[in-house]
Amino acid sequence: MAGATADAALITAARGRPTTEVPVWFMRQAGRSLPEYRALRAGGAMLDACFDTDLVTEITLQPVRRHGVDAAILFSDIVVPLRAAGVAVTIEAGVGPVMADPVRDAAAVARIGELGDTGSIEAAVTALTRQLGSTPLIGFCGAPFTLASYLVEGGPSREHPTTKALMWGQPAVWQELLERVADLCGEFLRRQVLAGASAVQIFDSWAGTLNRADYERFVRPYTERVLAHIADLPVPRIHFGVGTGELLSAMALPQVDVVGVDFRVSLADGIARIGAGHSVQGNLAPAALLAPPAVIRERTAAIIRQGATARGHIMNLGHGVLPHTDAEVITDLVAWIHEEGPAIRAGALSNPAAGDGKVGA
Ligand code: 1CP
Repeated sequence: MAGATADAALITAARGRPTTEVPVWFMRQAGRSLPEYRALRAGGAMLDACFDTDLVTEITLQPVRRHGVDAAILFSDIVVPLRAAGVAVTIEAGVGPVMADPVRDAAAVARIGELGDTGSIEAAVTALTRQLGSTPLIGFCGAPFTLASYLVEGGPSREHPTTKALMWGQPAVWQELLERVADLCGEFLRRQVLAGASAVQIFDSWAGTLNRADYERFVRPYTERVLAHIADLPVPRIHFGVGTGELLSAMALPQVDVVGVDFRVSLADGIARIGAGHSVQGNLAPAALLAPPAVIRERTAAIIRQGATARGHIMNLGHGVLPHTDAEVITDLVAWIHEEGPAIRAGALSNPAAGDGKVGA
């Protein structure tokens, strides 16, 4: 919330005001693509690291230092508020979040507690805000559906069948589960902003497995409940999900400023679906970072040109950095976007054919 970041390009673009720069950061920019991260994390448990003030601070700063990105994102995980509420969850290497006791009935829902102490995380946010100066820190949480999918399935899943069966078959249990999770996430997000985060992102990573009617009925009200927890806090809100091409207009809530577009939809199509009332974020395919530099730049330029037609555009991937991505490729791309991005965007704006969704120069 600090005034130091009020004029940062990311904040300005999120608000839909013109920027001279093209702001860029990368989802999952901290983590396994960085050798300095792997060295620091060696041996320790992921969720323990998320509650260690010094580790959170250092790991959050690593990609900013190395790549010169225009925002930091707090090193944490979407299951952190579940751990802070007493849920028995661990993050297993190469797997992801795993629940000791999957939640499948009313009694299990009732055992999910209130959000406990997150003081060590808030201390990291405050330290980071001070060290980052005019670079914004993005706080985040998972959206209730995505968190519920881990709670119900017990771990990562492709189709989320048990989650959907509970959603359709036991709507009262579903409602109670999503309300509890929404309050945990909303409160966790609120604490991050009060400690100094200057923007927030809600990750509804797996909402794209639903059709629009189910999304609107069983999922969106609870994401709105998360947002209600920070309704009085003046920070831009980014809303992102994977495979959400069919849901984009439904995700463009009036309470959010930016909609994240995944890589399966062209940014131009995404902008058309989202409308003029929101800024957009995205959407280079994470795998593009494994291609030759000329290909990466060509695809990035196409996205910047399409983004020029939105009220604001934050350059990013269409999902997280793949773990085996070469960190130097990211550093080079950030420098290139900072150097060439404004001219590419200006060219697109002076060219009436821009934003037609075509990839290429
Ligand atoms: O030991 C390790 O290094 C484990 C890998 C790892 C890391 C670095 C996990 C396990 N989480 C994280 C950090 C993390 N998680 C961040 C850090 C900040 C950054 O982006 O730089 C963020 C934003 C998240 C958010 C997160 N966790 C999401 C939403 C974003 C997305 O990628 O869709 C999700 C779905 C999770 C769950 C999770 N945690 C970890 C893994 C491998 C997964 C996904 C598991 C699955 O496929 O279901």
